[in-house]
Amino acid sequence: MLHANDLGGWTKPAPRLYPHQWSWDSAFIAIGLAHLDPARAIEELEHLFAAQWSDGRVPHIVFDPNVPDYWPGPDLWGSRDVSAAPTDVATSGLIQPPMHAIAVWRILAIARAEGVEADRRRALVARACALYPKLLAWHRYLVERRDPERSGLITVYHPWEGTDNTPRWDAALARIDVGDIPPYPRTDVSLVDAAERPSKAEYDRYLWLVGLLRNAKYDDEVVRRSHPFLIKDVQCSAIFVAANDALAQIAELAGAPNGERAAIAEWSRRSAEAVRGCWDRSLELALDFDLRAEHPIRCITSAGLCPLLVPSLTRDEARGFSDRIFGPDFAGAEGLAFPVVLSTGARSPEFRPRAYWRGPTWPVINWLLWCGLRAHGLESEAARLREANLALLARPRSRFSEYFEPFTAEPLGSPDQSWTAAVALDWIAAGNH
Ligand code: 9WN
Repeated sequence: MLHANDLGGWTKPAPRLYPHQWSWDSAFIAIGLAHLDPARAIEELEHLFAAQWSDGRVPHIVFDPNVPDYWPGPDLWGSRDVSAAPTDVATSGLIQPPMHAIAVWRILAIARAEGVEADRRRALVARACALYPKLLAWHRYLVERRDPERSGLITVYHPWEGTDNTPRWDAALARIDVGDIPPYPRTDVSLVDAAERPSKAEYDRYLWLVGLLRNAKYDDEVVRRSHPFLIKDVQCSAIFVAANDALAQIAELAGAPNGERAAIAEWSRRSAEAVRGCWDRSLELALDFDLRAEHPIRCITSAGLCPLLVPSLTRDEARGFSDRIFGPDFAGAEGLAFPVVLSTGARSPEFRPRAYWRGPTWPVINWLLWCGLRAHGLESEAARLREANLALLARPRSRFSEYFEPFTAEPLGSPDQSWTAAVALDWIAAGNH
């Protein structure tokens, strides 16, 4: 499947629904590819970082010029009119969670664990070191432009910066006055049942927000002053902690100057503390913070479990997240086909089991939580989650789909979704070593 979605040096997330390169998909894809061909795995990230903006941002989509009829395409973003954007390729102007350093470090670890011979490994290390300055610039962008307050938490500007129609964004989107939007095609709903995709009202708001960002020329200072959607994202920030720890290892390999290493350690420390501070005692999970409304977003979603990725949690805190994962809102919900983590809590008013990020289970998010359980030595809990996900994916009908209806295990969204296959490969390999 990954070979079928391979376009030569990079992989599309899905055959028809997502025909370009997506940022965080590439990182997961690279981790899967590392088990097949680590050199090809690192190439995935090299291709993505070739489209990095001069301000350090890694765009959420890098467009393939050979697919002209995709919508929303390059014209919507207007990246060619922005001086920080690359000139040789069209991209979006948004970002996605910084999974990339985690992927690079993992490619090296997989090559070591799977006995790749020494000179091929040396070549991989050299390529990882060549990526290091780009990864550093990316993390610096996140700190300086997406956290000008130095709170340790990363600000997102748009639902497309991670988990599209999650109920976490509902209240912030509801406050937005949408002006005139010219009619637009929804190619996604010609490929996937509309009930499994964001609604028209949500899409109007997505496009309105893109228009505001495009008019601001993606200038973070302008956005900070005027944009109506500014949210401190706990999932993105927790991933940033783990990504800084991976970057610290790459910096050491690359012989980076002490000043850079100290900066990375400080970013990690500050974000770890901030993510731990997002904990809500009554909901028993971590919450995002809406900067415009000036209050936390009280929603029960899998994003609130992501602090498990923070290595400095105490044993009790990690246990608390693990209990929550297997509790009645998530993998322990009543009537599930497989005990896997739901995107939105089963007992929440917003829960809808077929609607994209509002209930279905997403294998990649389960994979992230599995990593978190393992990082805290919760091996039997991790094995439980891995087995449940593999059982779901092993069903002949699963087609490595994008997401799944949790009570029936019906595959939803796109079939042949690259990152689903990639995490399945990593889970399978984890049973071998
Ligand atoms: C918009 C590619 C991407 C993922 C996102 C997921 C979805 C796109 C869409 O697909 O977003 O970027 O059209 O809905 O929400 O996480 O990276 O797989």
